[in-house]
Amino acid sequence: MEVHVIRRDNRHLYADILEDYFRLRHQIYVVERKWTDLDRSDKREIDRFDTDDTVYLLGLEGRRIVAGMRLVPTIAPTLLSELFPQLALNGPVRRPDVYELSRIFVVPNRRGEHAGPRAEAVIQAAAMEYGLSIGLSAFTIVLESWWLPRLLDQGWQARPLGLPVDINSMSTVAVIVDVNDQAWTEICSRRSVPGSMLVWQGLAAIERRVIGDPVPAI
Ligand code: COA
Ligand code: U4Y
Repeated sequence: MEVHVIRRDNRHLYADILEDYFRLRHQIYVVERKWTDLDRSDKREIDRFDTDDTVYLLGLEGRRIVAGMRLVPTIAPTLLSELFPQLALNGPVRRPDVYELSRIFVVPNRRGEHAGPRAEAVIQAAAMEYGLSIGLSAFTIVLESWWLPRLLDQGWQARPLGLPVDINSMSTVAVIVDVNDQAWTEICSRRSVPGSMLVWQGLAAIERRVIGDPVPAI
């Protein structure tokens, strides 16, 4: 699996894949997870945080989607700022060097893998690699509380921004996770991710950074 960076400046190269992606999100979030608020008549799961500023990391095998993650700049509207501000006691984070992660998934037949790196870890390592590459300092995440021990176990220091709250019958919490080399090397070593996973097709090489280089200013 390669993890492709898809954003405003190269999304024309991925039109067919993005169409599959939004239909897959409907299948996973509306049909499987029963997040029925997200149901739309066209059966594409797209919400107000899917904008030109949104970055998608898609784990592809050929043109087939295996895993995904969405990144939204916190200077734009986010889940935390618009939907769940009660999860951040000091107010939502709004900083150019912080993005919000959401919509992580792995297709059903690739979950719970044991041999080799798990797609679930690869997509998260790729998000950390992306953050390092563009010079972010942190991610915010609104997540169901069962993620907390998983994040710690993969070597990510997740600090709560507030107390857990029941949302749609699930304990849900907002956290901030530092983007740094250690978080990337820890998840890679603890989860057998071999290293850099990102493919920057059609994107300016200037944005890329080799892990270990000084972080550029935004
Ligand atoms: N509620 C509580 N725990 C869950 C869970 C859920 N909805 N989904 C996964 N877990 C936990 C469980 O501990 C599970 O182990 P178990 O099956 O023995 O209970 C463990 O995570 C591993 O999950 P699994 O699905 O086997 O494998 P994975 O680690 O490869 O993938 C996800 C994890 C979350 C990426 C995958 O389950 C997925 O894509 N789910 C649908 C999308 C989703 O819910 N995303 C998170 C919200 S955005
Ligand atoms: C939306 C209305 O799981 N409701 C919405 C919308 C909390 C609730 O949000 C609702 C989502 C994992 C949804 C659910 O009941 C991150 C993760 N994030 C969730 C997400 O949406 O991706 C939000 C928390 S669930 O019905 N809801 N959207 N309108 N538009 C994560 C990310 C990175 C990691 C690890 C885990 O490294």
